[in-house]
Amino acid sequence: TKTLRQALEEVIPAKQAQLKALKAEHGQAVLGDVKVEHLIGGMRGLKSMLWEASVLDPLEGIRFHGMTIPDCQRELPAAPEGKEIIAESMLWLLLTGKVPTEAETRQLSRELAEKGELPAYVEKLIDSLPTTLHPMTQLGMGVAALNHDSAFAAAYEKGIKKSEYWTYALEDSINLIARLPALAARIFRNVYNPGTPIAGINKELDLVGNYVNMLGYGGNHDLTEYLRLYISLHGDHEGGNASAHTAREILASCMDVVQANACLKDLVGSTLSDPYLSYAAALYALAGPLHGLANQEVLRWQLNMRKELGDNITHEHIKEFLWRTLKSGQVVPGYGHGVLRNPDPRFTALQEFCDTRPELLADPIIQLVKKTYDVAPDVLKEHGKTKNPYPNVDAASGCVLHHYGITQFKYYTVIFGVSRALGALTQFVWSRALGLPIERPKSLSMDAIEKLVKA
Ligand code: CMX
Repeated sequence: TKTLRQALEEVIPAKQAQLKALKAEHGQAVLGDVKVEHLIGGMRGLKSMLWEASVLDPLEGIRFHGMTIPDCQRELPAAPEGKEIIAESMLWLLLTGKVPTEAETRQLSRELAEKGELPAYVEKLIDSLPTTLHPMTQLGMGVAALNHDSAFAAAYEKGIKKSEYWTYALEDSINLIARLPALAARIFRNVYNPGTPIAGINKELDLVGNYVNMLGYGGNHDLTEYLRLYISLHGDHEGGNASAHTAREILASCMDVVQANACLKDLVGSTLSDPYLSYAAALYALAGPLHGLANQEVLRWQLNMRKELGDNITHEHIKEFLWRTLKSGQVVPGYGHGVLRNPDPRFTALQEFCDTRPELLADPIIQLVKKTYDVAPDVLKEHGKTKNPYPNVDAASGCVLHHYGITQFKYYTVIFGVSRALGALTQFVWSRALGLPIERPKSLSMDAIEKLVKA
């Protein structure tokens, strides 16, 4: 059975050669125009980043190395007692572009379980935080603090060849992914169940199986399966979204400092260029309400709807509530997208999870999410602003957690944060394996733009 490192070693040379050929043969090819509206419109649609693991089509949705969500559900190994995709098989696919065997998946689960304990100083740090501090703030702090043991930073400080960067990047990335469940579960315990014990890591279980145990929901097979699917599907959504882009950008910026100061050896060790710090930065981008925090916002909004409208909510009632939200100048959380122009297939996959379980279909909040979906696209079309009147993944994800008893919606984005590490850290490793340079796009002032367009 191959290890993940061996599987990566096998695919890296071909990718390096592909990049070299692209640069040599098509380096001057034009992929699109840069318009003034790109500069003032959040660079929407501008093809300006290399990202290996996934590509997002506006109509079809996400493909992971060419595989759709149903392809992944069919082909990626599940847990021994489950049916849903698990984080390990998704991580393997994202990193290597290959579907892992059952044995490779189990081996990776074991490796993650063996590396999953938090260092004592991080436990102490998290335990010292006020329980009123937002769980996402705590998660970012814990992840940043883990950089104390960064193999990448230590190796860089010693002085390593550029061709070796990726091996240390991989080591840190695996350690970080392995430790995220213990960190996230500790935050959950401290904020919502202070003083209760946290389950130990079971070496025979997958990453999410252990996460559910540590959260205190061990034995809830359906919740475990839901979280396996949720965490796999949220793993990557190409590179331009704010959290993934941050992880990459921060790395690049930090490498700038490193390279600029390469002659000053004692500065290299203090560089920020390791997976922990770049992923901590990504988490703070994820914590914005237009991005990952929409996870918590959707549920808050749906619960308010229920509180205001009672139990027998009709489509007409929901329409009125939607209009009230829009007229008060707020966005409808869980709807719209920077790239997608159709319902998000991740939303569809989570809805299908519900469709096979009568107890979920009977849940009033899940029913409300479905009813909202019946009317929201038409209301948003009539409102006429959003380019995508359809639901994104956040429209569905929280209500199922709520059903299974994770009702603390401020925590929801933390689960997203455990997941997004799979994709962001994959690109971190690939950026190093491909020797990508620092990112340094050109900015212009309005005066400079005017000068250019009037010339
Ligand atoms: N409700 C009301 N108005 C919306 C809207 C929504 N759900 N989605 C977009 N709009 C508005 C925008 O605010 C914008 O208005 P202004 O012109 O007044 O600024 C206009 O429609 C055009 O926006 P767009 O081009 O369609 O969307 P963007 O690419 O600018 O933004 C997104 C995308 C996701 C931030 C936006 O759709 C939104 O705010 N949605 C609600 C929050 C949400 O669900 N976020 C989660 C996204 C998925 C994720 O990252 O996790």
